[in-house]
Amino acid sequence: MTAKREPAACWRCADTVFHFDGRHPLIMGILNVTPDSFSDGGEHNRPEDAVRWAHRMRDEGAHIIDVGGESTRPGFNETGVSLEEERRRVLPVVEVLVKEGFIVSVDTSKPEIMTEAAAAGVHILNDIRGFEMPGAEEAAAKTECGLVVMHRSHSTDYDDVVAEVEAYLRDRQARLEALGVAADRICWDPGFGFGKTVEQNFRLLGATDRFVASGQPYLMGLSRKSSIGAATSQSVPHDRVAGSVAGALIAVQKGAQIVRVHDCRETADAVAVWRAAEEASL
Ligand code: 9MG
Repeated sequence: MTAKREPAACWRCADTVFHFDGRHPLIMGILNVTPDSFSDGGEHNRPEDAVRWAHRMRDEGAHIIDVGGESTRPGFNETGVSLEEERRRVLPVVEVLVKEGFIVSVDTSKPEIMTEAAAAGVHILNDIRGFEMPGAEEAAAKTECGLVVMHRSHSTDYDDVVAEVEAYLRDRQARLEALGVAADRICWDPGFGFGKTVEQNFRLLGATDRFVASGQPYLMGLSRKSSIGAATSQSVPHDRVAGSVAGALIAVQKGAQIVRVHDCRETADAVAVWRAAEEASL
């Protein structure tokens, strides 16, 4: 691990700048607008249901709504969803959410969707493929959005998973910066569950403080994933809420500024208890 810096003080996401004080992590609520979402059953695939769910997550403590139109469960179909279908699923929902004053993130790897979502006013582009699809980094660079750059791999064959994930994120950041993206727009994400064994996932979680020391905003997304299921012996994603909250809180305690979750109220409550304890011991 190289170049230790102070944790990121802010994250620039279009017209919004998030300031971090180490005690108020951002909760990114997951809004899957897919018919085949792995852990919420794809309950939000009518635009009006999706918008209603976004309101509920905001009421329960979400600061950001992450809208995804492609099923991104680990091991998902690599061919993904067509451009037309993803556009049809995502854009009507993000247009309403932006109009209603939400901070909106779009989970996409397609440059066309990035450009159209940014034009519709979204604040964040979240790419599980690290802006590697042809044209994606250029499309992202032309926007003012915050960018979540996630690591994923097709193999679990690492010599040192932490060092290799860090090297990847540094490389993707350098490429984006070369295209003119300011460093304070770029958020790192180790890609918990994407091409890692259970042990490697937990090693990454344990190394959160080391990633945070890179000085980039840092996001952890482990909600209801199979490694949480493995640790808790819960085979059904809905039964992984407590394990997910515990994992998110570990990430927050180690300095992660953003957690991507299904269970906003439970996560917000856990963070509130941790903050109360921190403030009481000042
Ligand atoms: C879309 N998606 C599914 N899992 C994710 C994770 O861990 N991080 C980010 N940024 N996106 C994710």
